[in-house]
This record gives sequence, structure tokens and C-alpha cells, in this order.
Amino acid sequence: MGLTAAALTPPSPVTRSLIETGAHLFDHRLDAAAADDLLGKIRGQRSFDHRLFQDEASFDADPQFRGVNPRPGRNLLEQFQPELAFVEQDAGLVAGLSEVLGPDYVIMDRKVVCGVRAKSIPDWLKARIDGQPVNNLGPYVKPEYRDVTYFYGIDFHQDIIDYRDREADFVTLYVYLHPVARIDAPLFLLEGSHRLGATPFPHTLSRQGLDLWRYEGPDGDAIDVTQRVLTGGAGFAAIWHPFTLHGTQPDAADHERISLRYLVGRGSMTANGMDTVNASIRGPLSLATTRVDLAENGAARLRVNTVRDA
Ligand SMILES: O=C(O)CCC(=O)C(=O)O
Repeated sequence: MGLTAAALTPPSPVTRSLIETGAHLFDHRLDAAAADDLLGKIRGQRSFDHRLFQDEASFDADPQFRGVNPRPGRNLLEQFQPELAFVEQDAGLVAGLSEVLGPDYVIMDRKVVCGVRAKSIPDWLKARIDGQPVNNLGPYVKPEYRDVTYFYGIDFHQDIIDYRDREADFVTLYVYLHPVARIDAPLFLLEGSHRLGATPFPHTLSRQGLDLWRYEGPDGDAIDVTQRVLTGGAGFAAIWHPFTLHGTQPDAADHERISLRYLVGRGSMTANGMDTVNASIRGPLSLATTRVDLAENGAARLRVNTVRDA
């Protein structure tokens, strides 16, 4: 009586790992040959080097900090729908997403994310962005290249950051298209951090040990969370909850890191794994203010970056 189907049904494996850690790393790899094929086609279209960037004078003539990410009609992946079948039709992935979000889950967004290697970033730009928490390079790339998101590291954040007043009804799916080692700007995930609910960026974290952080919410609630570095081969796939803290360091390798990033939303079913995960969270399930790091025009107004020293 009064119990939902989600509460009655014991959680299935993907839901269980989302409850316990805020993420699920798929233990099978997606088709690595297909990942490599797509990577070749992406690299065939673009040199991910210094040529991506505007020069300083052009940037200063008209700085644009908003609207610089891919969007419908300006998204490199739009031409590669057949090549994305190795992700979108992978049976294990489809089963996992269906379990958590319902079988009629919706792909809200798909895009290429590039971790730009340090050597490709012009000196003038490095000097400006050093120590900033969110180094999304979209403002600085030439407008015709804004069909991909480019990072030079991003501090620990929750993906709900982009969704004011939205409840946690989606997951992020990340897929590596080539092997990603420690030097290739892998994702750093703080396991268990989703439990404090939605909290504004930047987050209060203090290191307790090699892989251990104390994470404090705005109401004083605090938990210890474990850092997990997502290294993996081509076809590695992971999903995480929109409250799970994650970030990246600048790419220190001699090549860029190219990944796929999806946001996948729940379908129409009312009882599914996501409800069970959200019921286990002790903080707020949505926020009116998700970040306090930006000035009026969208430029960074803070210089803090925790993941850089992780
Ligand atoms: O790929 C990266 O470097 C960071 C990506 C990320 O954290 C995100 O897209 O939310």
C-alpha cells in the first residue's frame, strides 16, 4: 500500500551501481573497430590543433561567452548517424539505459567532446584561462568549429549545472573513441557524491587522502567520496547521475582526446530505476541557481580549480 512499483522491485545491476556510486561503468566494451572508424572520420574533417583558435585581437574584438557549444544544425555528429549505431544500438547499453530510464528513453543531446592537448593552445589563451574552473574553449575557437565542445580541463561539477529547476531525470553517457590513459585527460569521478543532491558550482571539496575527498554541501552536510579515474580502451562506456561530481585535467598527451557525450532522458514510464536512485538521495533534487562562477556576460569571475591538483 502506498509503495510504488520501483520501491517494490529490487534494483537491477545498473540501478544498483547508480545508487551506490552515482555511476555505472559498463563492463563490456562497445565495438572498438566502429569507434576507430568514427574517430578516423572525425579526424579526417578537422585538425584539432592551434588552427582551431582565433587570434587574440579577433577574440577581443567581439568576445562571445555564450552559445558556443554544438546545437541543432551545428553539430559535427549530425552527419555521422549511421556510424553511431555501435553506441545507440549496442544491446548492453540499450538494456542498461532502459532499466534506468524506461525503454522509451530519449536521447536529449549527442556531441563530440575534445580535450585539446596543452601544446595546441596559444600562449595568450593559456595565460588568460589558467586556473579558471571551467575551461570550455568554445569562446576562443573560430565560429565554424563550434560544432564540437573543446575543453582544457573542467573542475568537479554536476551535469545538472546546465539545467536550472530541472529534476534529475537524465544520465550522461560518455564513450571513449580511443584508449584513454592518465595523461589523456580522463574523466575523474567522485563516487558517491550524488548522495548530497544538487549543489551549486563550484563545490566545496577538501582532499583527505590519495583518492579520498571530503565533500560539503551548502547546508553543512558532508560526506567522504572516492575519486575514480576513468581510464579505458576504445569503446569504453560509462553513465553517471546528473549530481555525480566529475571533472578533467588539461590534456597533457601529444594528441587530443576525442570522446562522445550523450545526455539521455527518462521516457514516459513513471516507475523505473531513476526513481529508485533519486529516492536514495538525501539532498535537493533540483536547484534554482546551479552555478555562481560566472559574470553577467558569461565570463569566468572566479579562479578556483580543484581537479587540477587531483
Ligand atoms: O571531456 C571533458 O574534458 C569534460 C567533459 C565533462 O565533464 C562534461 O561534458 O560534463
